[in-house]
Amino acid sequence: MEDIRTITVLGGGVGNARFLLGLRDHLAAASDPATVNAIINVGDDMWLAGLRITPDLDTVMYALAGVNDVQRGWGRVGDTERVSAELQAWGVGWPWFTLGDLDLGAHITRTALLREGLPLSAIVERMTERWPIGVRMLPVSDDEVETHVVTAEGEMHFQEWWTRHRAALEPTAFVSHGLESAQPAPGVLEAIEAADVILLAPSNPIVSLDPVLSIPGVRDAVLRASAPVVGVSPIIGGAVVRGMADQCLTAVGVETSALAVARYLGSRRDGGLLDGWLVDDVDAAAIAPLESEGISTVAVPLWFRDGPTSIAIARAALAVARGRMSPDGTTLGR
Ligand code: FO1
Repeated sequence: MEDIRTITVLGGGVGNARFLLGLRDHLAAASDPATVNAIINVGDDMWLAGLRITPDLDTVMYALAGVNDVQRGWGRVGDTERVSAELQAWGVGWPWFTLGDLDLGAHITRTALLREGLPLSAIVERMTERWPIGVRMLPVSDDEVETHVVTAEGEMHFQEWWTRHRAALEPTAFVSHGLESAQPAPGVLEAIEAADVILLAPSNPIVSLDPVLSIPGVRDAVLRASAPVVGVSPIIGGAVVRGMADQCLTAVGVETSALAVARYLGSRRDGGLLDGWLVDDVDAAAIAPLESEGISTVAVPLWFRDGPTSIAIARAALAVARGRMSPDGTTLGR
């Protein structure tokens, strides 16, 4: 169908990578020429051992390149840790944060290009040319906007809270440092405005989606967009698929449920983001209330068991979007 030529996806790391793989495979299987822009969170990024680490961008790049460590969900498959052991011997970096040898190749490359003055978006474009990833990746911002977590034991970078403390320290707030002066990276607002469909990947709403939407201008661009906005629940049966979204949601007073996350993102009809929402079959009870709030909601298997499941999720998200598009491509039921 020629109605959807440009798809723009907002998201973070692991859940976003799996969703993008399913979307890319769905489009390929349907011989659909639609292009995909992936606008990716930079809030997890950090300086470590003098290198700029960009976890969500790398997770998506490696996954789309087919070189990711599927078990761990980050880093390169089959990587080794010889240099990491040396860093620990020298007391550089974090002993709880493993930088694989191949992975370090990416961090050294990125840091070298940053020192040459290239913005992150240009670096992502150049590094992703190495593989035919089939998706245009964009960091949401070229600026450093790092997510920090406030806990009773003090404030720390998200990466320390997650990788060192496994989110065991109760979070009381999440802070994006540098947000005020941050700008969307070149192409980000255009990718939102030009989209025929905007998809919110099944990413952590608090530490992955919010930091993307909070970059000045991004949320407004989505709200103004003519494209229908369809999200995929990161919560199934009241539980997170991976990661620590439950602790994050609780910290901001949101119930860990597919229904509550949809309401947190809001119905477009009532000034929020969503025209559509995908829930897992076990959360089908969320359909009626969300439909009554103006969010077209469907239940499909959301556990990313395999390729076909991911493809079916992508297909369902596009179908919900089409249900909210009038023949001239505008969104019904604003
Ligand atoms: N996560 C961990 O739990 N432990 C690690 O040692 C670790 C190292 C690491 C290195 C590079 C990278 O890109 C990601 C890494 N991650 C690690 C995952 C990272 O915390 C997550 O990808 C996101 O930032 C949270 O979703």
